[in-house]
Amino acid sequence: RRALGAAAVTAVVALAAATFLPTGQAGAAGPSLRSLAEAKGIYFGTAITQSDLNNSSLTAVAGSQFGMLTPGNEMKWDTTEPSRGSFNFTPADRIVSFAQDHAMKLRGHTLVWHNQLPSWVSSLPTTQVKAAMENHITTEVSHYKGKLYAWDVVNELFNEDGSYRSDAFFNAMGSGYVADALRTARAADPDAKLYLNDYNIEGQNAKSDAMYNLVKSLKAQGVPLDGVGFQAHFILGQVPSSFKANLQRFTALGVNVAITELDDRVQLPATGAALAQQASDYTAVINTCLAVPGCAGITQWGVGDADSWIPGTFPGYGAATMYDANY
Ligand code: G2I
Repeated sequence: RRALGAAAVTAVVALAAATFLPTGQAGAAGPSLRSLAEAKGIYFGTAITQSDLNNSSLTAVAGSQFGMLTPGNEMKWDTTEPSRGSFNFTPADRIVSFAQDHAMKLRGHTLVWHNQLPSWVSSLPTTQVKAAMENHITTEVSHYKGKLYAWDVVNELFNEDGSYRSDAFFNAMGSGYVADALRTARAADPDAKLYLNDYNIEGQNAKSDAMYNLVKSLKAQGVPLDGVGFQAHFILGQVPSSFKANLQRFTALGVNVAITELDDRVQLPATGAALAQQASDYTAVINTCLAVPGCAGITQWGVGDADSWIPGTFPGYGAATMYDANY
């Protein structure tokens, strides 16, 4: 991290060792994370927001080291349909153009989520929520038809105890909203991979059991579902020991898995020992994806530490990405 980024170096070494590339090439002039990942049949992605496009240091790293891009906020409902029937794709289109200019794939994030949801949706009479949800999905997915690798169709649907989050969608439609959202998305873009995405489902626990049971039931009903996204917002030293077995039980159901929002937060100021532990956490995550056939790839949430959501949400924590403030 200090010179080259301890975690980044270790991560590159893990990928390089796996591809039999000389690890001495792991510096800035060596192979990119992107090319190392692609050589192993996975992608390595990042998330950027519209304002990130003005930061040339950030875009230089994003466009060269990463092969997949997720808009951090711009495809969310509050931006794309701030009032009913009035759509705004301009911010997200800018990010899509950046990805296309750099031959990066795109993950759409996200269509149905309780957060960053404009109040007009949660204020609708319950009888109108289904039509509003279907129209939102159809309009947004159609706008990006053929351009996205995948969509996070439903985001953060479960509570920690495995019960459904009682948001506007669940309250109006019950758990059937998930299948309805997936079917609506598939109809609008048959080629985009459709994902459910959540946090704290990386290890085996009540919440990941709920996701597992839902995926099993959706597959049994023939509902279009291609993958499960594991956000992977980790705390230093706490990558769950059941991570690999958990991913494997999902792929055994016939879906892909992806690590969609990886970061690993550290108490500040980060010590050398903490950064060494972080390097081994990142290595463990990458090796887990490489070891599970059906793990499509890994996305880090933000390019560098200065771009991360962590310090704002968890005061006193940070240094969560592989790149420091100087990239
Ligand atoms: O919270 C981290 C992530 C958890 N999983 C779903 C992701 O979509 C989520 O991303 C974060 C964005 O990185 C933040 O940038 O989602 C946050 C909100 O849920 C985003 O923060 C919001 C701020 O809370 C708003 O005050 C701000 O207006 O970003 C907005 C746009 O800058």
